Amino acid sequence: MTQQQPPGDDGRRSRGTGGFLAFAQGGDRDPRLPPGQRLTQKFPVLTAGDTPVIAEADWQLAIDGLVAAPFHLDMAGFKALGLDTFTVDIHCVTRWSRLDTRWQGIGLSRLLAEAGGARAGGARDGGGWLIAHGVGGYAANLKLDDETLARCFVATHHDGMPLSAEHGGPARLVAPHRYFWKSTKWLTRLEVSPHDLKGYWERLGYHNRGDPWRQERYRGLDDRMR
Ligand SMILES: Nc1nc2c(c(=O)[nH]1)N[C@H]1C(S)=C(S)[C@@H](COP(=O)(O)O)O[C@H]1N2
Ligand SMILES: [Mo]
Repeated sequence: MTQQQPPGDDGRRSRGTGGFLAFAQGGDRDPRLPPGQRLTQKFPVLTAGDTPVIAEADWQLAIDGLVAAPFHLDMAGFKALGLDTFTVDIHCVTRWSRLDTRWQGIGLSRLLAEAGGARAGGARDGGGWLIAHGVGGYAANLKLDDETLARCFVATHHDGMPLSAEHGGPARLVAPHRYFWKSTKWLTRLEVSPHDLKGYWERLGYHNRGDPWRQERYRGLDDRMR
């Protein structure tokens, strides 16, 4: 996969005056904005490589690995489960955040319940990982903990419209508690794994967890700051 737009910083580090300015502007800062982030009203597109254009009729999602009853869903089956609405804030590691983004889809906990729940060694032991695979080899890892179960969902719609190809349609993961690279577009497989398998950006040096509230951007930088 060739990298067209790295999700990395846009050249600014928070070492210089950023910290002081953030402090000086403290009063106007929306408390929902994590440290080092700026608000945007736009919806930037960040993709490593080409944008796959997948017809709804050709889309399938596998839910497998350490689940009691692995299964596949096509779009009709997915919609038949009933879509819920989610309003969440999203935070990209390139430092933009969007508040109150509206999506429709199905929560991860409900999807895993459809697969009979995670088996021992998976979520139940607190030892499991969710690997969200996308078309073309992209993947992202998430610890399958209570927060991941409660907050992640698979989205088919944004702002009431079917997800566009550039934003990951027909369906993507949304993991609002992590930097947005964890939210795999063109989602094809949710794998419950007993092991932590690093994904595309994690292997390239991005933080394994990616919590925006702790500014877990890069693995190396974190190590140096410890
Ligand atoms: N399959 C796939 N998913 C992906 C990416 C990608 O390149 N391929 N980029 C990630 C990154 S780095 C970000 S910031 C978000 C961007 O989503 P957007 O283009 O809808 O804003 O998708 C994430 N999911
Ligand atoms: Mo990103």
